[in-house]
Amino acid sequence: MNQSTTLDETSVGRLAALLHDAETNAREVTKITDALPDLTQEDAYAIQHEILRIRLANGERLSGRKMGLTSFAKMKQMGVERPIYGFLTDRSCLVDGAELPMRDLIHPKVEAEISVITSHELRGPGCTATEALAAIDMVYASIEVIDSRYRDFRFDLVSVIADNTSAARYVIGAKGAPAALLDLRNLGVVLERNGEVLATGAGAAVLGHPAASLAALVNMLAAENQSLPAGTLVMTGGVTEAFRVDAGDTVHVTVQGVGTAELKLV
Ligand code: OOG
Ligand code: MG
Repeated sequence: MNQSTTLDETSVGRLAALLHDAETNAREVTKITDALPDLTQEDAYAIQHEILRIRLANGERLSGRKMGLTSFAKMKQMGVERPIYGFLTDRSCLVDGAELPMRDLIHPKVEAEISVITSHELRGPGCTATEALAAIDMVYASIEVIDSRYRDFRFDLVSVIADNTSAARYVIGAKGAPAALLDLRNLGVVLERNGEVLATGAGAAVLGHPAASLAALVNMLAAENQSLPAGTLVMTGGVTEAFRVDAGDTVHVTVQGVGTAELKLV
């Protein structure tokens, strides 16, 4: 794949505005690579970073980072084969047990995720899972609501990176557990909808170990000369495939020995 940029600043701004409007108005748009098939991954991150700039300028606060497509279940579901990263802001944060109106979203899906908070700065390149693990302070059960801004939730790697990896809302469990007391690789994860089990998994589904996902994030940020500051919340990526939800659904995630997170769609 061509990794250099093909877009000028004006086009980056135009595409960022298009995707930002689609997100804030809950209106789907055509996948951007349909019109621009030569877009590179670098272009896509430039668009994503411009969306973050717009949102920060609108008064939102960066509240964390997310990894996406870190599990084989997700890669298979979406037909892509490489992890990607996006950003979280305070506007997308919901309290544990919150109600989320369907009208705010286009075609939401939910994912069960293991989230972490770091204790010290991590800097790549060459960050290992062992180094990343040593920087994990607390662990939380969490739910990510993804809502691709693209028609029919269909995209390729480049389009989904530009669309902030479909990030829409997230719920971090009210009560977490210290990483030092856990074996993150073997953590059992259960995703339920209306009391019925939708999927189960373990920490190992996330790139072999959730800390490997954290390390991958650090190394991708290093390519942009950025480090991951101490105290950053990181959603390490869906453990299972994502599931469509509808008004009336209650979604519940349990992470073994860690806690739970819940969300109601209204
Ligand atoms: C892309 C976002 C994937 C995850 O946890 O794998 C993601 C998508 O599937 O829409 O957030
Ligand atoms: Mg996710």
